[in-house]
Amino acid sequence: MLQHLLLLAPLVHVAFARLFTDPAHLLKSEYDFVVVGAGTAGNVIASRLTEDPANSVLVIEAGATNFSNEDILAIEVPFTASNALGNASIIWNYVTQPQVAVDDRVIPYQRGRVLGGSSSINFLVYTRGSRDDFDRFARVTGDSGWSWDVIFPFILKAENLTDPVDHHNTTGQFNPVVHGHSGPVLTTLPGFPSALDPRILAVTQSNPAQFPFNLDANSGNTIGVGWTQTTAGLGQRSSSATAYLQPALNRPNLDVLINTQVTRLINIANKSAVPDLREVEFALNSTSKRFTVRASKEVVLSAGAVNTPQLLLLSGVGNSSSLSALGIHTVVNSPFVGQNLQDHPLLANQWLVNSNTTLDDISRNATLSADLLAQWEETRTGQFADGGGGLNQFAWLRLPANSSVFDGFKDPSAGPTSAHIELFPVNEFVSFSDPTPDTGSFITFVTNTVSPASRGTISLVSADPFTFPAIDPAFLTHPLDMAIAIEAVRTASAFLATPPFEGFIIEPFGALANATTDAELEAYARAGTSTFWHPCCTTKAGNSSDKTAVVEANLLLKGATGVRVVDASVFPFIPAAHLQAPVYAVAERAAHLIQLAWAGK
Ligand SMILES: Cc1cc2nc3c(=O)[nH]c(=O)nc-3n(C[C@H](O)[C@H](O)[C@H](O)COP(=O)(O)OP(=O)(O)OC[C@H]3O[C@@H](n4cnc5c(N)ncnc54)[C@H](O)[C@@H]3O)c2cc1C
Ligand SMILES: *[C@@H]1O[C@H](CO)[C@@H](O)[C@H](O)[C@H]1NC(C)=O
Ligand SMILES: *[C@@H]1O[C@H](CO)[C@@H](O)[C@H](O)[C@H]1NC(C)=O
Ligand SMILES: *[C@@H]1O[C@H](CO)[C@@H](O)[C@H](O)[C@H]1NC(C)=O
Ligand SMILES: *[C@@H]1O[C@H](CO)[C@@H](O)[C@H](O)[C@H]1NC(C)=O
Ligand SMILES: *[C@@H]1O[C@H](CO)[C@@H](O)[C@H](O)[C@H]1NC(C)=O
Ligand SMILES: *[C@@H]1O[C@H](CO)[C@@H](O)[C@H](O)[C@H]1NC(C)=O
Ligand SMILES: *[C@@H]1O[C@H](CO)[C@@H](O)[C@H](O)[C@H]1NC(C)=O
Ligand SMILES: *[C@@H]1O[C@H](CO)[C@@H](O)[C@H](O)[C@H]1NC(C)=O
Ligand SMILES: *[C@@H]1O[C@H](CO)[C@@H](O)[C@H](O)[C@H]1NC(C)=O
Ligand SMILES: *[C@@H]1O[C@H](CO)[C@@H](O)[C@H](O)[C@H]1NC(C)=O
Ligand SMILES: *[C@@H]1O[C@H](CO)[C@@H](O)[C@H](O)[C@H]1NC(C)=O
Ligand SMILES: CC(=O)N[C@H]1CO[C@H](CO)[C@@H](O)[C@@H]1O
Repeated sequence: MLQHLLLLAPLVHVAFARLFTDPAHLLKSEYDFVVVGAGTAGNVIASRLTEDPANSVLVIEAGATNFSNEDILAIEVPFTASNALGNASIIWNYVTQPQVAVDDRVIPYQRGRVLGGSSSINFLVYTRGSRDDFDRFARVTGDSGWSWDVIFPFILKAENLTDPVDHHNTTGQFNPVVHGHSGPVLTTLPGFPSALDPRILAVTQSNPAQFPFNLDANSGNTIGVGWTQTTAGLGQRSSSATAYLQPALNRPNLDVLINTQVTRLINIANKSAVPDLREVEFALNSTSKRFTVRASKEVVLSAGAVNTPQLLLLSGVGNSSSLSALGIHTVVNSPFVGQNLQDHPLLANQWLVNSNTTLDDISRNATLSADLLAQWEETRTGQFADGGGGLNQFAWLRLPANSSVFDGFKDPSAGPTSAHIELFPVNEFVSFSDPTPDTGSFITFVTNTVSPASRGTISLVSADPFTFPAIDPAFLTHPLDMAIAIEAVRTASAFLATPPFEGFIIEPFGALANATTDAELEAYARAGTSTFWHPCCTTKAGNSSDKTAVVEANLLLKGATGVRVVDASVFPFIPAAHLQAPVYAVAERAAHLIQLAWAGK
């Protein structure tokens, strides 16, 4: 008893949450909830649950914080977001398995490993997905709570739409009634006019049948061409760390342990009872001591679509024959853990243009970029403050139902409000493999097969939690995806062949210059496809009788008690969207489901 009191003593003096960097310093061995991963979803859960002072929550995060160190510019500056991909101290530096359908290439596959997770290192694009995406989620899980109409208030609850950095009049660039204005995540419209703006908007006038204007792709109907929105506000990135976690750090019922990796969940049930995985094991590194903590109510797995299935497999939840091959004792035979991985294939297509207002000089002229950074640091203004970063509009388009690409295949899209392809026109040279050429002005259309049919896997190569899992997104392995990827490039060319772009385009650049026939375009896609970094669906949700689902409709792990998965792993199908906003929506509703499940208990 005396020991117990001594251990608790510091609590009296500390009136706010603590940020621990050493597991040995944790003061409690049991919390109501233990959240694994302070990422996009995990911070929503931690923040919402600690709004109730009766709940105690511990969050364990493998990565670091910037709270006590110097600011990490790669995280904060909207325009240079992609710099984070090269900063090994804030990412999981994953790569894929050789991708058979794209010339056996190994593709870099970074994830955020820092407070905020991937919301701290992503490219800030804010897209919620479509009505049909969420209605399909509801249909396959048998839970109408995932439908667009029911989840919509949770989408709004997360958002605070703020003024663009240049405070221009945004009337006609979005639909105010479909936005939240009092949530934690700051969103905004592009803050820098581009020479592309009038041309792209004119295409919606000159060619409305193929390229209709859409006032707001976040209204539930994504189809058409419209203005982008990003997760930035006041000139800087808004992540789940800045939006949800940081404001909650003054709560006495929240503890956050950073720089610490969860290594597995441990079954604490008696023999022959249903497994109960409410004990969490963790360590600073592969050679250091392992610690444990228990959750009296739930463990919430929010480690992301790569690490959540990895942790379940390490805990003995998976295909029993694969687990025993690695010497892991099976706790729950759940063969679909890590299966059904989906992601969006990315292809960056560049054209040389007749323009003196592209952003290409920023990557060529160190003085210019240093000046822009200095301006950002002083006043949070200028091009570097802009979340749009040269992407002011995008297009979400469907192929006609009678398109020959669908011959012999079922349309994988969720329905008429979900796109097959996304065109992402950027006012500069964009490539994830080649540097900006020394001369020339460019436009890049990044193309995306947003409703893919391909499915890959996350699997263990070792029982060691510090060995990276094998990641196989199986890009373009389904023939339909390849056909749609080719259609996407043709559609980008068609967009630039419209009257408003007359005289602007000089010629396609690089390998695209030689790709015209289907066979050439396919070779081009094989050589150039990489990732949008949108892995999901690796512990997908489904109804109670769906044997391919790993979690129930309420996101509780099937076959065990005490574990809920809340992150991008639970989508049954990849939404036709960039995933952070769909993940925020799922996490907001999951927090509500958890509160309801434990109300009065
Ligand atoms: C480079 C990049 C660009 C992207 N661009 C966009 C974009 O522009 N727009 C968009 O909407 N989406 C984008 N995305 C995707 C989007 O950011 C993710 O889909 C989303 O953030 C995933 O959220 P999550 O909660 O599932 O996982 P994450 O946010 O990745 O959180 C998982 C957290 O768990 C931690 N963790 C993992 N394993 C452990 C462990 N064993 N122990 C302790 N902690 C652990 C991780 O370190 C991380 O902090 C991008 C992603 C990347 C990587
Ligand atoms: C990379 O991250 C570290 C913190 O882990 C930070 O100190 C450094 O400034 C970052 N580098 C850049 C270029 O942002
Ligand atoms: C459960 O989901 C599966 C897969 O979507 C479906 O085939 C089945 O009909 C559903 N069962 C019930 C009872 O809803
Ligand atoms: C913004 O523009 C719209 C129409 O273009 C106009 O009706 C409105 O008054 C303007 N708002 C402000 C604050 O100037
Ligand atoms: C929304 O964000 C802006 C900018 O940070 C802030 O001034 C405003 O108070 C926020 N609104 C609410 C309701 O929190
Ligand atoms: C396990 O069994 C012991 C002894 O029968 C019992 O006291 C304990 O409550 C059981 N634990 C659980 C988690 O059921
Ligand atoms: C692992 O953590 C221990 C502390 O438990 C530390 O002493 C050691 O240096 C760390 N090893 C590595 C490789 O980081
Ligand atoms: C489990 O894995 C084995 C070996 O990889 C495979 O043959 C089997 O089909 C899998 N079981 C299920 C149910 O998927
Ligand atoms: C940029 O181009 C426009 C029109 O094409 C031209 O009027 C202007 O002089 C050019 N500016 C510079 C700095 O070259
Ligand atoms: C680089 O940018 C600086 C600052 O804008 C400018 O003064 C300079 O002329 C630029 N250099 C070149 C080679 O364009
Ligand atoms: C598809 O249908 C449209 C009318 O809905 C028609 O104009 C077009 O020719 C058809 N295309 C093919 C390939 O059949
Ligand atoms: C295009 O093809 C021609 C003829 O085969 C070749 O000389 C040229 O290098 C190719 N260009 C690119 C950018 O691949
Ligand atoms: C991106 C991010 O998390 N930035 C934060 C770094 O830490 C400072 C100080 O706590 C915050 O103000 C930033 O928002």
